[in-house]
Amino acid sequence: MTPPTSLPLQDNSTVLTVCGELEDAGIAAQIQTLVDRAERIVVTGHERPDGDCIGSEVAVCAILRALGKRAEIVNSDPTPRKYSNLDPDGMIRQHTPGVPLSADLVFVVDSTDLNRIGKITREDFGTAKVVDIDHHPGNPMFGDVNFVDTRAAAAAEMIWRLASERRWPVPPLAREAMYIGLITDTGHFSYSNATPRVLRMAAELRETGVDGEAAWRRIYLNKTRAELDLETRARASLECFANGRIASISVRNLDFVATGTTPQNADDFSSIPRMLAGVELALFFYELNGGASTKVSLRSTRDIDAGALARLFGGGGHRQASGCSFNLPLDAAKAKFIAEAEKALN
Ligand SMILES: [Mn+2]
Repeated sequence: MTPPTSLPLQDNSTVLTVCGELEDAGIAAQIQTLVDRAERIVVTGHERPDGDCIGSEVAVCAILRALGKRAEIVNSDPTPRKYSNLDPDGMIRQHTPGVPLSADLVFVVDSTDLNRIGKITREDFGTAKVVDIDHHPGNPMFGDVNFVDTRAAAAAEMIWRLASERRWPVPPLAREAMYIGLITDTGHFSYSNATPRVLRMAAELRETGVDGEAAWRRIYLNKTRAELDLETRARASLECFANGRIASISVRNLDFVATGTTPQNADDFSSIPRMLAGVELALFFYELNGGASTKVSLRSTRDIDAGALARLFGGGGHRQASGCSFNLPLDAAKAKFIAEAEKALN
């Protein structure tokens, strides 16, 4: 095998600075072995993909292609419009239920477990080997190789660590994609997971050509009128519980219908109740499947473990950001959830 360091760097690819953990090297070498043996590689991630999911997928796929591999991304759900620039050449395709992935290696990124990859099932993988790259607590290590670090801010951070460890060439599209992963999972470098390491990674991405202001405009501005109309309804639904320590907003199926939007147009709405002074737990309830089920997205600003609270209802996530679902309409789900949330405060 040609040592990765001797690969010619084409098309403005760069080799990233190594800034991971000591134990990364061994896992990265195992992933390298699987990549070397693979002919066809599929990259996938969690359902209703967010910026870190799409960004990590595109980064992996673009790097694999730069390594000369046949690679594509297969997702259960469409790419949100604000991330469409990360797929200029159509490397992402929608999964057709029941159609096998036809790969000998599958990368699953940013996904706590195999139930989170939507309509894609384990059977669709066939005999492919699996690389699990994730930063969520509770990942059951479902891969043949598992590169999982719950201290990482984003799956994109893990991709950086893998690529830098192996001295892989990282093309401009992959650098842009990693930057999007870092900003979307850190609240544009606001949360406690925006560690000095993340900021160094972001600085290097800026130095090698990523336009930070353009990324900010694309992700945080650039909303449609329908999205702002939905946000107006969401703000008007604000309610407080537990003397203002819990704040929630609710978006019903009728709100999506009236504004011509879907839950994908509301992916940052949990930041609305979080703005309220004195709030410790911010909640965003929204109906799915025509109002038959409800999802709640949790944000903790102080000591409440949002991940533990979500796990009470079969969900999961991080201490500060998590989510869970109910097979109930919104009002019933909210009553059930708020009762437990109030207990968790005491
Ligand atoms: Mn993530």
